Formats: sequence, C-alpha cells, structure tokens
Amino acid sequence: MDEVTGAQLVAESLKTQNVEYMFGIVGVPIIEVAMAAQAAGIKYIGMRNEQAACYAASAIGYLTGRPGACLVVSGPGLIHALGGMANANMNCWPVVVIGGSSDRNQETAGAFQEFPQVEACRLYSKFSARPSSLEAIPSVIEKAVRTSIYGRPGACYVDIAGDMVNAKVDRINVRVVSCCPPPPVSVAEKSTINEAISVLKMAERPLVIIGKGAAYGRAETALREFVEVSRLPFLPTPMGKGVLPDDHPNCVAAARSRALLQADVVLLLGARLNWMLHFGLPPRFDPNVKIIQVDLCAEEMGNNIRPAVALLGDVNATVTQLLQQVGKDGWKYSFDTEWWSTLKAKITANAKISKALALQSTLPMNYYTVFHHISQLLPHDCIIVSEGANTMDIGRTMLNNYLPRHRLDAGTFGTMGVGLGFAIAAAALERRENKGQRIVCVEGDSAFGFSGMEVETMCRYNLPVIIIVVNNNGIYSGVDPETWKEMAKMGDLTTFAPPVTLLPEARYDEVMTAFGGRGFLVRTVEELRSALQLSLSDWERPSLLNVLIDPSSDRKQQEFPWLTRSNL
Ligand SMILES: Cc1ncc(C[n+]2csc(CCOP(=O)(O)OP(=O)(O)O)c2C)c(N)n1
Ligand SMILES: *[C@@H]1O[C@H](CO)[C@@H](O)[C@H](O)[C@H]1NC(C)=O
Ligand SMILES: [Mg+2]
Repeated sequence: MDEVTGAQLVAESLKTQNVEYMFGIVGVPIIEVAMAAQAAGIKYIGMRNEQAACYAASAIGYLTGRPGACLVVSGPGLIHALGGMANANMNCWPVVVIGGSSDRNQETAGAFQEFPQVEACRLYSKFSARPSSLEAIPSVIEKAVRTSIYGRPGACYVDIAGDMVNAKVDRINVRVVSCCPPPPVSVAEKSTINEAISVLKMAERPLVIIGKGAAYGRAETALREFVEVSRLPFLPTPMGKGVLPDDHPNCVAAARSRALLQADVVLLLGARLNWMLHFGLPPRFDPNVKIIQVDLCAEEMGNNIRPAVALLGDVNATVTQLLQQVGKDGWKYSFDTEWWSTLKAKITANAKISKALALQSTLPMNYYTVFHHISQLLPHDCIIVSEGANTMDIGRTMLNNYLPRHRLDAGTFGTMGVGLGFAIAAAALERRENKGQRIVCVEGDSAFGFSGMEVETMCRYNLPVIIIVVNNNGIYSGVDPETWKEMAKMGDLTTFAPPVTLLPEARYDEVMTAFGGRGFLVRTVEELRSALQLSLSDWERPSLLNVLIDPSSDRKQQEFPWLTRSNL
C-alpha cells in the first residue's frame, strides 16, 4: 500500500496547481503541512504575523498571475489572515489561504482554538470550503486555485481539520486532479469595439485611464502601441503606474486633476470608478463625461456611472482589438489640440511647484526633498513598495515607475501594514529570477509599525530589501523631540498628547541592526544619498534608512482638499 497523509495531499495538490510559494506561521495542527510543502518543492517562508504572510502570498498572486499560499493555524491564526484576505479581495489579487482547524470529533465541544472558520472567511473571499475527506483534498485545492484566478481574481480559503493532517489514505483511492490551465481569455463583442472607436473619434478631450487590472492583465505591449498610434493622453491609477512608463510623453499624471475634470471621453482600462477615481462623478469629473469601460467583470459595468460603451473582456485582448480597429481605419487624435496644450501647460506648472519644494535646503528635510533625491538614485527597474499617508501620496507623484507591476502599495482598501509583506514576496521572486532588481520599500513611520517585526524575516532569509522610513514622528504629522519632552513634563500624556503623534526620532534603524541588517540614521541630503547609494550597491543584506524629516512637513496645496480630508 502506498499511503499518503492529509498534509502531503495538501502540499502535493498545491504544487500540482503550480503554487510555488507558501507564507505562514506554523503551530498545531499545521506544522506537518509546512514540512510537506517543502518536501513537495514549494518554498516556505515563515513570517511573524499571519496578516503579513497573507499580504505576501497575495503579492505573489498579483506579480505572477498564480496565487501564493498562506498557511495559518486555527482560530487566532486564521483571524489574523482575514486582513490579508480582505485586502487581496478588494484589490482583486489571487491568494489561497490554508487554515488548520480543530479536530472534527471535538466540534462544538470548546476545542483548542475552535472557530467557525469556513463561515468567517466567506465575507473575505470568493470561495471558502472544507474538503469532506482526504480523498477530496486535491479537487478542493484545484477549485480554490482556479477560482482565485478565473473571472475577477480574489481570495480563496481551504479549511483542513486537524485530524485530517496526519490521517492517511491509500494513494490508489485519491483521484488525480491535474493543474488548472490559465484563465480562458474573453474578448469584447465586435460591435462594441466599433462603438468605442466612434465615441473616441467624436471626443474633443479624450483620456485613457490605466488601472492595475491592465497591469495584472499584462496589457503593456498592446497598450503602448495603442496609446502611441492613437496619440491619446493617459493617466495611471496608483498601481497602474508603470504599465506605460511614467516619463512617456503621453503621460499626464502631473495634470491629474485637470485631466479628470475636463475629459469628455474616458477610456477606462481595468480600473474601477470607486473612491480612488472619485466615483467618476462631479466635482472631480465633467457631469457629461462619456465612459468607455473595459473590464473582465460584467458586474462592474455601470457602477456609479452608466458607461457609454461597455467592453466586456480581458483587458489585453480588448486593447488589442481596439488597436487593430484603429490601425485599420487610420484614425488618430491630434497633438495639435487645445486639450494637449492645456494638459502640457498644467504639467509644467505643477512640476515647478514640486521642484521648488524639492530644492529647499532647510533642515529637517521635507517630503519633497527626500523624494527628489531618492528618485534620482533609484534604478529604473526597481520595485517600489509604498505605504503611509503623506509618504505614499507624495511619493507616488515623485517616484517614477518605468515597468509594469513594479509598484505595490496600500491599494484600494488603503491598508497600512502591507509594505513589508509585499517586499518580502517581491524579494522572494527576485531570488528566483536573479535579475538584480532592487526592492525598495518606502514607508511612513506609522505604516512601518504595523508589520515592523517582519524585518526579522528579511534578515533571516537574507532578502535584498531596502526599507526607507520617512519619519515625521507620527501619523500625517508629529511633534519635535523638545516639544515632546515639554509635553511629558505637563502630566499624563494619554490625556492630551495629539493622537497622531508617535515617539519623536524613534530609532527604526536599530530594529534592522538588531537582526544583523544594516541601519542608517539619516538627517541630511548627503546622509540620505550616501546611505541609499551604499544600500543599492552592496546588496548582500537588507537595510533600513531612518530618514528624519520635519514633523510639520505637509503636502503642497491641493486643488481638491477634501480628497485628503483625513489630513485636515
Ligand atoms: C490598517 C490601517 N489602520 C489605520 C489606518 C489609518 N491610517 C491611514 S494612513 C495611516 C498612517 C499614516 O502615517 P505614516 O505612515 O507615518 O505616513 P505619514 O502621513 O506620516 O507620512 C494610518 C494609521 C489605515 N489606513 N489602515
Ligand atoms: C495579449 O493579447 C494578444 C492578442 O490576443 C496576444 O497575442 C498576446 O499574447 C497577449 N499577451 C499576453 C501577455 O497575454
Ligand atoms: Mg509619519
């Protein structure tokens, strides 16, 4: 008899489905699953919190199109992973969470870490199930992996009862389930392509918006040709950055507000009209704007705005169709238009304001100075991970992306704490590919705190990550050390210290040195440049730059302050 355990079946099934990476934290009852995963040829990365593990596994899904696995113990372990599942689902990133649960014969008896896990995961996932027997494990894992990548991608959950982990069956009785193929590609109906082209032809002020759906859908090659042939201006969403390079002549990101406000036709590619795009509504959009909506999810069509044309299909395939049609009838928009002049003028004016802020030489530094110098030193092919409020918002406008899927940030759900997990996932992939790509994690000091202990994970596996903490002593803003000392003398800080404050000049760099990585305390432009250059060139250990900036440094005046109302 050739016997196989539940743990082996889980591991081998994941491997069969081309799941290459597993992130997790072991304990009863799933230690054996992690060991079986390694034995099956899956790379296992032990993390320090299940949230970060789940963020990492979902980033593998976004970057490769095949989900990472997240392995968690019962009860609290699974509950920590819910944050990662919710984040993945909101961003439409595939991930498969495997949760151990209590033994079946102890259900409802108050078992160790007993919790209704399959029900709990339902709100945070597309699919949540427990195999009814060992024999059912391969098909349930296949369904979880397939569901995570077919249609709109998202999170899936598979529950493994503790007593199933070490139980055995004869292999003969387990049906072989082969690897699910990549998702079938859907194409937009021909008539809708023609309609879309005729709406574009009538546009006076057209705009292409590139979302992270276009990045996930690997539409970069077709899209570049389409934008260049059609001469249309484009605007990336935060994670749509890099599908086409930020320095492309047709990129109007630096005139974002103006472009959104005055566009009369928007070609929306793999982006949703949610809060990030101000719902497609006034006062940020023209009330009469016509939307040509490209999405692979039919239910997305018409959210907030009824599209003029709905192109239901894979974004790469649909852009290819549009490109062919435009190629056939030779239409192009003209650079010689008032629209292009307006946008170019606005870009120039905005660049001037940022430049002036960046060149301020007073100490402590402000955000713009810090990002100006970072952007000068970062290699074009580096992966930029970013989170924070000001740190992320200002960083996004100043740190260019030149390649698709090279930016990972707090995303649609605005989740703080994702950065280190994302960076660990990107670094694990870099380990495999060996392209010499740098992973640079630009963190607010508050954002860093959510998953800060993952620095140990980076040091343990010697992952080539550079963390830059933009440290303003708080959430949005903080106070300087002297003021803090005075405040502490005045009594119990919990009764009056501003809720946004964090410890002034906290030594986050020493978190990195504590585990053998390299830490830098940075106060000046010179220190920033030399620490970053050193970290980028000597690539053997993770490093952390603790960049102390002015705790009252702020974003430049915004045209629509309510966008950033959390700062008010
Ligand atoms: C999980 C989670 N908790 C809380 C928040 C609320 N929040 C938004 S931004 C932010 C941190 C901003 O501070 P920091 O990271 O230091 O960036 P800064 O604006 O100071 O540059 C917080 C706590 C959130 N978005 N996500
Ligand atoms: C994009 O679509 C075109 C046309 O359907 C296809 O030839 C190409 O392989 C696709 N690219 C990717 C990355 O899927
Ligand atoms: Mg801060």
